[in-house]
Amino acid sequence: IFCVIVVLVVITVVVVLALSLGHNSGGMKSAFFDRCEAFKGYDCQKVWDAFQQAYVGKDPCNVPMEAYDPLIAAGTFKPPCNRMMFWSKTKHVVHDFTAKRDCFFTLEDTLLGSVLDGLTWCGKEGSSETFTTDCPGWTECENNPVRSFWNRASAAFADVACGVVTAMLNGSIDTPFSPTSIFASIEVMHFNATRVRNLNVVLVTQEKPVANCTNASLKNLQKVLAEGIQYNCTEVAHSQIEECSNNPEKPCGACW
Ligand code: N1C
Repeated sequence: IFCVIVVLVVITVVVVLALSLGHNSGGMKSAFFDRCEAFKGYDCQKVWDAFQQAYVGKDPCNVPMEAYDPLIAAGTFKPPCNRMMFWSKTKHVVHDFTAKRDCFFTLEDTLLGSVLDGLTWCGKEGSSETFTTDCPGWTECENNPVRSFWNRASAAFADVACGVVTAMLNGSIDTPFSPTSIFASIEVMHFNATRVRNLNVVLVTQEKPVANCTNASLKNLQKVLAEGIQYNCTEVAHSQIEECSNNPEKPCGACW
């Protein structure tokens, strides 16, 4: 009988722990702090508090971009002019490259982009917890906590862009400059001609080239780009980018 009681107690403890982890931010909070502490000069507790106030206790379909204004203010950084990299539908290509070569600086290289990359979170009305499961999907409702964060952080990243800006777009899809992407709907609109001199599009083609630099969507990009920003487009094979990743002696400027 004693053994049965011990086993029941152990099972109860395990179930309660598992439930509370699924419900609250245990895993989320530790991932957040681990990643945050790799950055110098920020107060991670302050950043966490600013993060939480954006969505905790709120309807997860009613978190607007502006809810993240205090978080953005807590995560300011000095933009590295001429090295900023934007992307759309090329996340893996870009991050494989930036992980191996110190040529470019993406949103994921900033504190906030780094800390929240790959995570899902939301709150619930009447609750002070952070949930990491059963949160609304990207397109389920527009004002969900994750989508609003990326919209707001992307706007802030583009706002401070300066000098020559690079954008890696996907040349293996029909519409490399997709109107529904964050790059098209937010970032390009926030480039300021007084700071940004050039936009260099790198059109990355995988095995199959589908779009080239004459693509209709890229014509649109040139149309919506602020007057005074010079536009360039280069078609580059993915293999050429990989070659540069694997040859650190090659200067960044010689990659394409
Ligand atoms: O909608 P996208 O691409 O055009 O957004 C990419 C664009 C980049 O230039 C980044 O600066 O917007 C920024 N950005 C991120 O940095 C980022 N990291 C992770 C936007 N989205 C980001 N994610 C996730 O990728 C996000 O959760 C969403 O699901 C995708 C958007 O990728 P996309 O459609 O390829």
